[in-house]
Amino acid sequence: MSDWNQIRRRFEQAGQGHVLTHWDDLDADARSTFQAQLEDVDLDLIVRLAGELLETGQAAVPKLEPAPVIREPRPDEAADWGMMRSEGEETIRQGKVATFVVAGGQGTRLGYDGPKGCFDITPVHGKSLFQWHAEKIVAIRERYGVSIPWIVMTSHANDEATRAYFDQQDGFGLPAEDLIFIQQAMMPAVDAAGKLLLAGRDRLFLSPNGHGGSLLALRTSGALDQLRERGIEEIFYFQVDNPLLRMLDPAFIALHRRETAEMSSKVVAKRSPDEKVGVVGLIDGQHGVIEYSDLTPEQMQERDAQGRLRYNAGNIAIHLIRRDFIERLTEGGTFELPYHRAHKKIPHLDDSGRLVEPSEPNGYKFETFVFDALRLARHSVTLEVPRELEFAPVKNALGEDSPESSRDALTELFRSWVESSELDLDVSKASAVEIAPAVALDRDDFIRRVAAGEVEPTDVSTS
Ligand code: UD2
Repeated sequence: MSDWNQIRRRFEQAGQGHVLTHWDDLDADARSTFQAQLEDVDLDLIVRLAGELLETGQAAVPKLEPAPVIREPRPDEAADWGMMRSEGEETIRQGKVATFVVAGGQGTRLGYDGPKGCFDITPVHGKSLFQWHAEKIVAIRERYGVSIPWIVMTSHANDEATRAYFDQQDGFGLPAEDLIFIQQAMMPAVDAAGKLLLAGRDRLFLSPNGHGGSLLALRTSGALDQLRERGIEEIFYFQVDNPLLRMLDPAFIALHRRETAEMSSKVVAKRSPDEKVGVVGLIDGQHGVIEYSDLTPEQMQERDAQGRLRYNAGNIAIHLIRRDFIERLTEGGTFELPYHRAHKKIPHLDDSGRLVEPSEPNGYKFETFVFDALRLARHSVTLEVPRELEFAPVKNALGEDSPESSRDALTELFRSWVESSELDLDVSKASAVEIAPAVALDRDDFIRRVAAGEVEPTDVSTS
């Protein structure tokens, strides 16, 4: 541990000496935990970010163009797609793919008190997001007779609760060696003058450093080494909040590998110009995502000759990332993506030591975004898929992208499976329909299994 006076000097020299205002009031235990926290702070980074915050000049605006997009054919037009799927299935069968969920966020918009993955989502049985993802992974393992490592990224904010939930559920039947928890790092926040905010007399305000932190966390946790030793070549990356996700989509895997891509993305056509999804595009000529909050109002509305939105490739945060690409990026144990800042309401101690709960945004959080790594990838594929088959996230408590809209999307998907099959079951009047991943992984799988007599009407739950 470094000398206390040295730490104090470092913070004072960086113009952040105020964080020690209450030092003299702290007992020995509080001092030692606070000191450990302060030693972890990358002060050079904070000084740089605070400096950028106070800069008044206009940042250079990057040149944005639409990215080339491959559209997934509908099932009846899918001649080459069948081959693509078989190729991807072979890659899964050979044990070359791991799956990776980022679940370190705080789910503030949903207003759910706990890790978002514990939120109950399925329309009939109310299974949680984590359980639903886990059931898909278990079903794929059984289908292909292969073990599939599942990496779960948490943050300090929800790590304990997430692990306790998995323990309570016995890891959803997954073997312990295939369930790998990693924790992303945390970042301090600053006020409008670039000063670090305190959450208490003996601690800084910290929040997760964004899902971009996942790449370095894979390296520093040792997970990347484990994956290499196990022969994993591809990492299937997804967000915890989308229960409609097509887990380890074989066609996507094959397409990404055929193009020797280092990082690829799935997108959906945007629902409306102002939908809150980033857009996959070419930024200064390279694949990347421009976040919804960074699109200009003109870019949001711009249309092409066919009347489609020009920037229409909505990022659904499903990526395939080559393991050796992450190894290259994080070589030497250091790696930084650009920091984005978010203006937020941040509870903090004022100078007199009083806790303030602001009613207006008062400070800035800093996060890196995993999709900024796209710009560093040598090749990238963008696959557009139908929204109703793959994307129904749970973001807000009510309205669009809410639990209700997500459950409805699941019900509609399963209803369409039943109606396109020969199963003797009328689901037209059911208000909720649910088909477990153990029964079928997708529509074609369901139709095939019904035709083979492997699915009974009782395998479909309705209410
Ligand atoms: C994200 C994308 C947006 C669009 C949309 C699709 C960002 C910045 N924007 O918007 O472009 O693709 O999703 O659903 O991602 N997370 C962590 N650690 C963190 C922060 C977030 O693990 O430090 C996880 C979080 O648990 C969740 C996911 O990342 O699974 C998305 O986070 P979000 O809900 O804050 O992102 P959102 O909806 O603003």
